[in-house]
Amino acid sequence: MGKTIIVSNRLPVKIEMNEGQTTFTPSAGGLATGLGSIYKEGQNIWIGWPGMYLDDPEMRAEIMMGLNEEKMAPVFLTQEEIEDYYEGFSNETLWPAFHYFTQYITYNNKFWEAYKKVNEKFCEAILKRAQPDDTIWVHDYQLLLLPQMLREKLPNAAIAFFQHIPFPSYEVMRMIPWRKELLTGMIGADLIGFHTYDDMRHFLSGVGRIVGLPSESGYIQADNRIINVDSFPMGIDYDKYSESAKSPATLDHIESFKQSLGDQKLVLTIDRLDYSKGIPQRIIAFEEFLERYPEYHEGASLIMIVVPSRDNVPEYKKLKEEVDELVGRVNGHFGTLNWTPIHYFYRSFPLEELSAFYRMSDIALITPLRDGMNLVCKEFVASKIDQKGVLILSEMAGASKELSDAILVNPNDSEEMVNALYRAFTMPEEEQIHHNQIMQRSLKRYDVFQWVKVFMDRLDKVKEKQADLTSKAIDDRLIEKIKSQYDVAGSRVLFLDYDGTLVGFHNDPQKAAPNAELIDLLNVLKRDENNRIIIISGRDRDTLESWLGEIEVEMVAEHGVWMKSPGEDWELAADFDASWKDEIREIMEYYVQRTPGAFIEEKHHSLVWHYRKVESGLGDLRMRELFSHLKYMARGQNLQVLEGNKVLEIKRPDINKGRAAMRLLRDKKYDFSLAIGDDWTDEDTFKVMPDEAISIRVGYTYTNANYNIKSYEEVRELLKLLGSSS
Ligand code: GDG
Repeated sequence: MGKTIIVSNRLPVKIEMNEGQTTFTPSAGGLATGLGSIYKEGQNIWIGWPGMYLDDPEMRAEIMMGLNEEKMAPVFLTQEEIEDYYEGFSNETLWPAFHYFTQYITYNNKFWEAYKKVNEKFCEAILKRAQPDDTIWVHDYQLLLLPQMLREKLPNAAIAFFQHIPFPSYEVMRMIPWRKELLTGMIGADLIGFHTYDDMRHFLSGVGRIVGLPSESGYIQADNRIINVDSFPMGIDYDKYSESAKSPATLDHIESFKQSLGDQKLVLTIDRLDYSKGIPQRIIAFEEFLERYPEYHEGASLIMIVVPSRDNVPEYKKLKEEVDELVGRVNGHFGTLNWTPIHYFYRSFPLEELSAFYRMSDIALITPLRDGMNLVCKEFVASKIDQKGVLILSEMAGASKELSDAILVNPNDSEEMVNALYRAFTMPEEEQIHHNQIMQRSLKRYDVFQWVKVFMDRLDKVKEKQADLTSKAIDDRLIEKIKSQYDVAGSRVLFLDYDGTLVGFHNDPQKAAPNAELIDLLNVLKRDENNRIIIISGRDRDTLESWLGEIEVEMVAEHGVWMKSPGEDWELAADFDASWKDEIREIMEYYVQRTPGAFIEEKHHSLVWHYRKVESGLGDLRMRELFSHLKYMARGQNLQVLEGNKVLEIKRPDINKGRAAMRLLRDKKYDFSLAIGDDWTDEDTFKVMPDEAISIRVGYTYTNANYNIKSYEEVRELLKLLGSSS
């Protein structure tokens, strides 16, 4: 077992330099607390940017030493990198895009270059400390390229990635010029986590459409690995907030705050200054509430804490001005000598004061326009020791998926927010307690420690599953063994599937013709008198004939309907009955008409509906419809409906590659038998091969074959080696 390395843009520490004294205060943020049990153990370490610009080597050395004691290691950034990678690409490109503020996205190549460079810098810093079998957990949108960079250098490491902010739908993702690089960077990980199912499915759809990798049940099938994608809603340190709400310091604060505020109902909001938080919309809703319900004048106040952030970015400056102005408008309009409707703080507070606000407020109004999760709402609920209080929560926050006992609102609907405020103010206590009880129970159970555990356990599972799938992977030692068996054999038979095994896939199936390299390769194998080479394919005989006829290898077309020995004519190897086709073809036609890009291929004994060229998503949808339509009819006529690689094929069940192979093997025993194929139709071949045969499936998936091999390119390499003189 290797060590664990946590990586995030910012290290969870505050470094202060005062009169030559440097102090390190570890942060008590949710993530740092949750991961504390991990990075503080053994050789484990947290790597990230210390949050400040430093160019003095002596200072850097001092910071490095201090961090080392906290089990942290720094990645230092230059002033320019901070501007272009952090403020630029991370906060002006990815942040607005991922929060659906497409009008704020900056498209700047210089930012992108800096982003790549800094991700590389992180990669180097990690490589200095990492061993091949370490576990590396990368956090958040500033480091999307890092998993793949690490994968290239540490192919066997366990690499996980968690995204704390939302993941946008394909429609937004595709606006970003560097979308493919970003997605490819992420899938270097073995496990990719998001807060919600929606983020996860948007990501999978982006990977399918932009990178072209298919996925099933949250598993992406990449070249030589499977990657698991799932939602892991992050929790809070529940006990910390419930304890803090009872602490003497907090109770003191409550008492003094109450004295100043008098007998008021309190509505609390806490956010970092950000356009994604919906702060202006919320002030306007509170204003409308006061308009509509004058009985709350002098009886209710909004405590609004806005934590300063990113004030170098122009949008944030503008937002700050807008908030200042709106607060002024409401207070100017409604305020009296005894009553300030909005108490506005543009700063942060220590935990005890925050806890006092959580505990003493009657309502929390948490209405972001978009938020990955939002922990403030969870902390509010955990702080309600007497279980009284009402949470109004935006349905655009990830947390709304878990906290369905809150009053959920659309933050763009001021009418709904006003109604929600009124409902919250008038909610009977028993009802408040009922809802908070339910939410507390779930927040307590799924706290941040549980979140870390579930995530890490899953990472172990994914690695196990990968190991399982690659246990049959062909390696150099096996290749040598196959070669020496081949060399000494007096008689050999080689069953080779065509598409996906000897050539790659093409959008147009007619474009998969063999190139000169493949023709040469087959010719070399064929020339050896001890070899019997059989191309065993689902393709029609005319195509096989035109592509491979000249080589004079043996061929099996349409999964065994036709067979051909060198120099002879094609022979019909199965009795012919096509009476079932007309009816099925008519149905398939109907689905072709409704699906641009789809077409029917007619084979001797089967009909194939192709959807490789259909817009992704639509193709799958239509295929499912057609499948259920055909399944019904097939049963009555004893036909088989089979799902293949972007095709749906309907055929007679008594014809398959296994039967064909068995027939060809019938009369003779061979010293060396080999079968290679890439899909389920080849599994039938593998099953009938003699015990001592070597069978190989292309791609890492479960198989009856003895081995897996990565790609058709590697198949060619293997065949080249076999054909070379020993
Ligand atoms: C990202 C995602 C996701 C706030 N004001 C004060 C203060 N806080 C603390 C809160 C809370 C945290 O800051 C803010 O929580 P967020 O959920 O907004 O987290 P971020 O790290 O900003 O954002 C977000 C999160 O990651 C986790 O994955 O939920 O959607 O954007 O813990 O208590 N703490 C103190 N004084 C303050 O004035 N002490």
